[in-house]
Amino acid sequence: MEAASFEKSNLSVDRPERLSGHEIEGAVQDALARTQCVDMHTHLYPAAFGKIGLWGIDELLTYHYLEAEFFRHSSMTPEDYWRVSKRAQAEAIWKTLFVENTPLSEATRGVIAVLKAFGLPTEAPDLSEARAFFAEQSAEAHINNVLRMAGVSTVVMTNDPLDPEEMPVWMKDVKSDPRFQPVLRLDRILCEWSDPWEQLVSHGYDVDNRASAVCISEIRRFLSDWCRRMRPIYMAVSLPDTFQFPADTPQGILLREAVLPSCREFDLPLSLMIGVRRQVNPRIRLAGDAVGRADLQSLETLCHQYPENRFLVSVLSRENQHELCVYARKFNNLMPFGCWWFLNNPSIVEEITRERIEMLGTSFIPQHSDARVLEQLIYKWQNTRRTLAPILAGSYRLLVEDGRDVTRQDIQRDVDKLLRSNFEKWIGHGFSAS
Ligand code: FIX
Ligand code: ZN
Repeated sequence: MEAASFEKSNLSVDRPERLSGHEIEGAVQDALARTQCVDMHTHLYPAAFGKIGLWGIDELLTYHYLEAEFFRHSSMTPEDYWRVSKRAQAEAIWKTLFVENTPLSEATRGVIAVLKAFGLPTEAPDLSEARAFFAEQSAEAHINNVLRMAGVSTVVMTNDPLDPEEMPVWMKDVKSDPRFQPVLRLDRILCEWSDPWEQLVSHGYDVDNRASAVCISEIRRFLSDWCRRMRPIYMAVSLPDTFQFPADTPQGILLREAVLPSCREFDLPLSLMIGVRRQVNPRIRLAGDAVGRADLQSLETLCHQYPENRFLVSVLSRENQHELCVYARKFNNLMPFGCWWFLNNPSIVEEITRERIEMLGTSFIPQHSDARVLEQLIYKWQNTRRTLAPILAGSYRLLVEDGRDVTRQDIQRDVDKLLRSNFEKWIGHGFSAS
């Protein structure tokens, strides 16, 4: 499916014709092409955030998905790799994964798709032409271009209020860009409490490492301050495969006594991304995280005991997908989303999405990009549209076979739900699709 053409197609959607089997695929592709996505989880930033917003060829090639593959092929040690410049790292990765090997993996094919989208060579021996092209781009204009090419109207960020690079940007009251929506990310507070509590003390919050009663009310104050400063559309945390709730730990107490109540106070969903095993190989840094199967009974308890809270949930382990679907059938305060990280491969996205349609109809959010580099939006959403089209068309054909006709309106309504309005409804407000 061509990435660029999101202009209004000449196929009118107001004629409720009943589609024949072979027209369905075309109508699905058209609806997917014309619908601007809301990308509900990324690590992207608008131009006003400066250098923490990653884009360009060196960032594309030093993406941790590619670093993981590079260390499999290269004799270069991680220690040697971290000693050289980002430019040299990018050159080494291009040479190893794109020149000396065929870029067949999902992540390497992604870089090829981006180069093609900008009309850049995909088989060059070096990066000089690509580097010259990206050097000519201005951040603002490039962002406009990439969002248009990717068919994405709104990007949801991941904002860590305790990140030493990001916090000062918020304290400076940064100019907001409505296409980039903030999220209050709480991993440092909920997963690494032994570290940041002193940082909060230095910011004037009377907290301690025991999560005492005083500490809890101070965390509530911290969350309120940041909700007023950042205006997040949800709060979020990634959790290990060992996550247990309830638990008499700082994590369990802060989640129960501070985060869940604050989410209710500010009417914000809580996003739980469950199943990551952080840093199983710290030598390769961001590429060193892995996956583990989680016990999802904690999720059952959360949804059951806190019906007033809305949960956005993504699980990293393939083995947890079915349980998540079943829990979503039990609790309407649970919205499954995305094929996260190691699951974001067409063969697995297909499996997960088919199962979700069979068990949940259109009441889920099929994908988020998790883009860390701006141009990744182009290939990640191209892949998602390409993978979704035959799955949706197959479901509609089964519906026709079972005795109910399908119209373009049906398809457009469902695609709109899957790519944007399910999420908009869950957070309680819409975004412009212009
Ligand atoms: O926790 C997360 O938000 C993960 O998506 C990241 O930590 C991870 O590094 C990533 O980029 C996955 O795609
Ligand atoms: Zn992420």
